[in-house]
Amino acid sequence: MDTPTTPDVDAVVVGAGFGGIYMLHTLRDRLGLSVRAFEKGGGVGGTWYFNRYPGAKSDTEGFVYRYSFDPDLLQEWDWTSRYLDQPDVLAYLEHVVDRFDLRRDITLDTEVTGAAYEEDTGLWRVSTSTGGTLRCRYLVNALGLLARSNVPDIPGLDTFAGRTVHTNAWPDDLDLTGRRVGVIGTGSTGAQFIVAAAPVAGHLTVFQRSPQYNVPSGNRPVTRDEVDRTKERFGEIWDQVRGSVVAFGFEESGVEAMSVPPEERERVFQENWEAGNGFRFMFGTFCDIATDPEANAAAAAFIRRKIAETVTDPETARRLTPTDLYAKRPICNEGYYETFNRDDVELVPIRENPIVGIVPEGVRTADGVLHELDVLVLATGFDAVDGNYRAMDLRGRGGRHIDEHWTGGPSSYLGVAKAGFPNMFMVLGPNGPFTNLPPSIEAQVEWIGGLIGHAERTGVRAVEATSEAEAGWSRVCREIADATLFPKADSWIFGANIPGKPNAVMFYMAGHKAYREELRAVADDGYRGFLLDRAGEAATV
Ligand code: FAD
Ligand code: NA7
Repeated sequence: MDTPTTPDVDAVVVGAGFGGIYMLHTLRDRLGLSVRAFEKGGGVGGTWYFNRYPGAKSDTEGFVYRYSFDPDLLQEWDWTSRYLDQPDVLAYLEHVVDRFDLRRDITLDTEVTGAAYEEDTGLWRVSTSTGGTLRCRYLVNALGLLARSNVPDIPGLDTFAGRTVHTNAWPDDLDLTGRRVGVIGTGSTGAQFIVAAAPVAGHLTVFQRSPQYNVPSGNRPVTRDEVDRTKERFGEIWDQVRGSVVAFGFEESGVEAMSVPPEERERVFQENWEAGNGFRFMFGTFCDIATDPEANAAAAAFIRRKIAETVTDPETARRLTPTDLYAKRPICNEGYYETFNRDDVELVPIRENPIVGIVPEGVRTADGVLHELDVLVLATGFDAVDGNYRAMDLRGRGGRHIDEHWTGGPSSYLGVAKAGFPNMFMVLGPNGPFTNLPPSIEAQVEWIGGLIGHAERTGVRAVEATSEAEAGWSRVCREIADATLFPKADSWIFGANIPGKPNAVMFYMAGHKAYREELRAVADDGYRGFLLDRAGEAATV
């Protein structure tokens, strides 16, 4: 049978989170393309559909954890607390989908299992878990960078007689009231869960491998009046966000920590501790906490002192106190350290006292203790950034699988395109910005839309990043990352959380403003670094 040369749709979008939703709207309603979006979940929302664990919420403030592309949308959606609880973000994304009538073009409960570029037709052949195949000219992957669960390989995990749940697949019918709950993991998710679950559970056992630096979030209800006043200022707020580094809606500091006397440093740390928010504590206090070891040590020492002041049992305080750099994605929440003063919360430091196995009754540790549990929660994070790409049978030119391209770790050009994968784009692909994500998602979606629009108007058949451009972008990302302290801490940001995963730079760490400028410069330069194939023959512009 001949390969069809006409596409079924112009574009396929994979994923219906923040990224996929806006990509669908952009391609369909702004460019007039026919689009089909696939989502493996039973609803839209991505992160906010799956992560329904107690305590799940944004750690970006609500007024900037949203889209900014439509002024009316900005005005019509309210918020009632400083950070957004998971149901509120989910309701918001569902509202966006309905408001722009996107649902009719999204197929739910359908995983894209494979996508292959056909060089003879210039089309992508997309296969789904429901057995369907369709061809499209453009493939946009919005698969999520924190969306593929990391399930640890612990002996006996499948023998546990109670409920085992990962926070990224939280079931609706699980009630923790009065239950003996164990949680493995104390990252951002684990910390949120611990604070929310402790008052509900009968007993909570926290299995902690690495202690983390937590700062208060300062979460609180937001009044009607505050919402109204914020809405009046949205113009300037979003200008500030787009011109900032981390895009969290606060001014980053321009002051070096060691340039001020110790009392002033203490005052600034205290002021920001009281103001709340992890990114604010790292980037709003001083400009060099994430880059200068001495500044970093000062911030870390401040948090350690807070732990000592807060946690009443000295041994528990010792276990909770990190000794490494303060250089993972900053965490914030309300009352994390206080939670460990509860009689019904127990901290088990599993680096000192490892888990030896899981048995039907619970978790056994090296000291011989069996921690009996009804529910075991895996707050063990994600195979971040490239996890969902590798999970797909994704093949570019020459039938080469994405894994063959990414042997040393994932790479891209500008976080949105990949050499060898013509007409394929990524939202939050590897080496995209490390920021509050909705603004960066918007920047990428609009830029991808701009490039596809350009191709459509000028008769370009295939758009493809060059290997040189991709290598250059990887170098830039490496240089920027190496100028920070982040590579010196083991975390998902560099793939260190997954056994066997190559340690690689996976983010562009120069900030949102710089990233937008890069995107604009590349477009203004005739899409520098892309091959734009007009007549079946690639030509660099
Ligand atoms: P996602 O929301 O992850 O959506 C990707 C979608 O693609 C998923 O629904 C997935 O099912 C689908 N998908 C993947 N592969 C396939 C396939 N092969 N076929 C079909 N569908 C597929 N970021 C912030 O900036 N601030 C925060 O405060 C913040 N809080 C967070 C809290 C939690 C608990 C988590 C887990 C993440 C948080 N994040 C936060 C990151 C968050 O993921 C992003 O802000 C944003 O939601 C990402 O949107 P996305 O559309 O890129 O990805
Ligand atoms: P993280 O930040 O990767 O945290 C995962 C936690 O689980 C962390 O404490 C890990 O310890 C722990 N972990 C992972 N694997 C194991 C095994 N095998 N045994 C014991 N403990 C383990 O994921 P989160 O979901 O908390 O946060 C990710 C992002 O999502 C976050 O930044 C937000 O943006 C939302 P470790 O520190 O590796 O020693």
